[in-house]
Amino acid sequence: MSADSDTIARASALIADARDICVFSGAGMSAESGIPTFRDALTGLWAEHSPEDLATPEGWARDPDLVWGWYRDRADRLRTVTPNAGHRALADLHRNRAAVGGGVHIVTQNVDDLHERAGSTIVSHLHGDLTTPRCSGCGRRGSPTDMLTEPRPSCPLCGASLRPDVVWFGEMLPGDQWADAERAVDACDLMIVVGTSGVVHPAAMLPERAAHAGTPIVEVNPDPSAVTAIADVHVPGTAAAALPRIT
Ligand code: BV8
Ligand code: ZN
Repeated sequence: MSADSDTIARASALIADARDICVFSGAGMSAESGIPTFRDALTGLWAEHSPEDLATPEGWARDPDLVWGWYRDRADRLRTVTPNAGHRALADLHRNRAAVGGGVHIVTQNVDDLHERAGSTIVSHLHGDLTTPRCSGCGRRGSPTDMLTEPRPSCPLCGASLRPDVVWFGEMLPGDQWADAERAVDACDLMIVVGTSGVVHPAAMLPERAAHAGTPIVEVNPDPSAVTAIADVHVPGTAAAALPRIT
């Protein structure tokens, strides 16, 4: 379903009037780059496992090699994909607003680096970073090469196993990224929500925080989501097709 011209016009007008924009993105943002959304990431070898089995400390404790293999495969696949027109439209929008003293702050739930590779320079990652692991013992950051290594590597400092540097279900979000995200939401005069079902907390509270402050929200999603009810405009389109049209 594509957006009608009136919806595009209303979304475009809200974005044109905004100087400081906060973009809140989810897995749908990267779908057209070839990265499956979270729920259907479980293809092939992983079809028999639920995300909660693989993206939890309990799953890691139960079978660290299985969990490591899933993230290694995702990191390997990430190297073969590129940002899509939606990522590029958001990077262009930031450059455009920075020229007049504003900007675009991306707050993403995604663990890929496609916003950065498209040229976005202000990105907060609420759920971590797939490209580089950390030590499960001393916290030392590994390298992107470590993330592509099998079998699971150990820390050169303390000998503990490296783990994916992502936030699993039941784990706290990184405090610094969360604080930056809240500041971005409070400072913006428009929020654009792209490609999220809006069900994972506490991230899902951010659009509600914006709406509560009276900040207008434009949502880009081919389907309705938990955000749609509080969005001023819902553009029923995909990130790569709709974002270039409204920014
Ligand atoms: C915490 C990293 C507390 C790992 C991820 C019951 C009720 C409410 C909350 C809870 C509950 N039980 C437990 C909780 C808390 C839990 C939670 O929210 N669970 C959910 C499932 C109910 N949250 C947590 O555990 C968080 N931590 O709460 O800690 C705490 C307190 C004290 C002490 C200790 C702890 C941690 C959550 C983070 C989990 N990690 N990712 C990895 O990637 O492997 S979450 C992961 O799934 C993603 O990061 C993302 O956030 C989420 C998936 O959501 P979406 O991004 O929205 O993707 P989804 O597939 O759902 O939707 C895609 C959307 O895109 C769809 O709407 C679709 O229509 C659209 N779309 C598709 N194609 C396109 C498109 N849009 C545009 N263009 C397209 N082309
Ligand atoms: Zn270590």
